[in-house]
Amino acid sequence: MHEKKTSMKSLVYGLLAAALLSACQNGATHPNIIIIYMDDLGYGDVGAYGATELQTPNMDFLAQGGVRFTNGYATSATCSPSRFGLLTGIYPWRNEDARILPGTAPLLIDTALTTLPKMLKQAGYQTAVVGKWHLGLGNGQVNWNETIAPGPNEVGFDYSFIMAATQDRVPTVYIENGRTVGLDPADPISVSYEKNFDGEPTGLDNPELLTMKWHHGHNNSIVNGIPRIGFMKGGEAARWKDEDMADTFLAKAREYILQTKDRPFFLYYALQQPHVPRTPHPRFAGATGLGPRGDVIVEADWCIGELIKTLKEQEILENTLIIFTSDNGPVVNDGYLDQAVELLGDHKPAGPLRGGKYSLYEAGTRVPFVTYWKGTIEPRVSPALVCQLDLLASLAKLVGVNADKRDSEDLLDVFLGKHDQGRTSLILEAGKRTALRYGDWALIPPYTGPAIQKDVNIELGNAPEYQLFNLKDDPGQQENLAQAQPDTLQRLIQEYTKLRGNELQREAEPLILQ
Ligand code: NG6
Ligand code: CA
Repeated sequence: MHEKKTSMKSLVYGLLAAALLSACQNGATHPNIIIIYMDDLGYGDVGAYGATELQTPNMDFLAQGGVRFTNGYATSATCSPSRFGLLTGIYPWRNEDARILPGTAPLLIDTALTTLPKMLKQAGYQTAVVGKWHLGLGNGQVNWNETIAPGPNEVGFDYSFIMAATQDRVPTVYIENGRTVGLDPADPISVSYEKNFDGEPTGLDNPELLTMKWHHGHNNSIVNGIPRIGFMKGGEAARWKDEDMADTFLAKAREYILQTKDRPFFLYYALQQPHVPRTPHPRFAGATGLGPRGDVIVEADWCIGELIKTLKEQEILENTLIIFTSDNGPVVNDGYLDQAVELLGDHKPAGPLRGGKYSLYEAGTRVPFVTYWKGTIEPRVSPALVCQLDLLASLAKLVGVNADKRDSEDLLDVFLGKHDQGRTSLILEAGKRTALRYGDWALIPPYTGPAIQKDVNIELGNAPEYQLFNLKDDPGQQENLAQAQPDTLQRLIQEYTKLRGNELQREAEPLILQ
């Protein structure tokens, strides 16, 4: 039996070696790959992208030493759809369920689909996700006290250390390879997004217990003095400490690198900042004068610096491709009274762009986007149109795997800074509404619905008429050229319909879910 196992093992290794060899013969290389994925970091939140009111030396180090894309996009203006696009190479509007998910949502990615980590495993990579997941877990009835599956480990990650949804959603526990970390079986966890558990305090009824006040939504269960979305009971010992979250994720990411540094590895490091609730570690509280939103950006920047330091110390920086980007654009007030609005001062989270998170205007999806690979990528600022969707096909090319491309375009040479011919067109999404980016143009079809999202105070892009902007001359989308340029308008409508089909939703859905 033992012998049989060993020979099976050597057969597998032999096949793997053969696959790697043939991949190498195709010109493929196998650097380590790290995606540093921020949550709600805006185009203007990074020094290298023009921020002057806070300092991000480590993000800038990557941006200035690599390709800094000025037209780099997330697939969507909210989190779950963007992450779905990043990992599958499929436009999230093709999947009806790809919306902001509650903490109890089932896994959004079909386990039969090719994903970024699965594709890389085909090329011999070890794969891991550390940080925010927010792509659903289980099949609809998760028992948080047992093994939680399917999840990241079933869609291609060999190792996972995650929070299930968002920092503001229950359950507020870490999950490592499908098991809740630090759970005391005598104090099981129950979670509901429908109703509270008897006798449990809530943000709505017990304001006296709060250390952070809610502004809209976020008034269900209270954990660490912070009111959350959703109800949770039990699991006291397993509950995370919000202020330690950055350090915890960083430690897990570093541990993974140290353990796996001799193999090609793929690490999807999904930081939680600067999403709400913004809870900087005391080391960073007050660091920027911009309030917790600025402070957690600086905290994240420090984490990125520590990660880079680890790669340097292990002498693998030159053998590691780092991709730094964000899941959607910025929001200042996303539901808590944390002084982000009052202390914003001259800081412009969206930079020169219009809108923000939830918006079909540029700031919803155009995000900081950097590729860094010491010694291989020459520093450059690239205006090429690229999207996170394209990482699947491009990285498949890099490592020599034939992957089903779906909506993903092979832009490997653009990501490596060899030229600037990116996409010609891209469909942008915000809450199931879509728009078109085509060359220098942006086309937003008519949508009913509010022009400005209440509470978060962001222009959504809804208007009764077509909006057409020339982003080269007018990056802030101030002048609607739909009437002045009827030919261009018609050409773009045609292009949009070709990509998107005719059955378009014209009514904007309310975006803020509870
Ligand atoms: C919204 C939340 C918001 C944030 C967002 C998801 C309310 C009122 N607002 O529903 O605070 O959690 O969902 O953000 O509940 S994302 O970046 O994960 O998409
Ligand atoms: Ca987000």
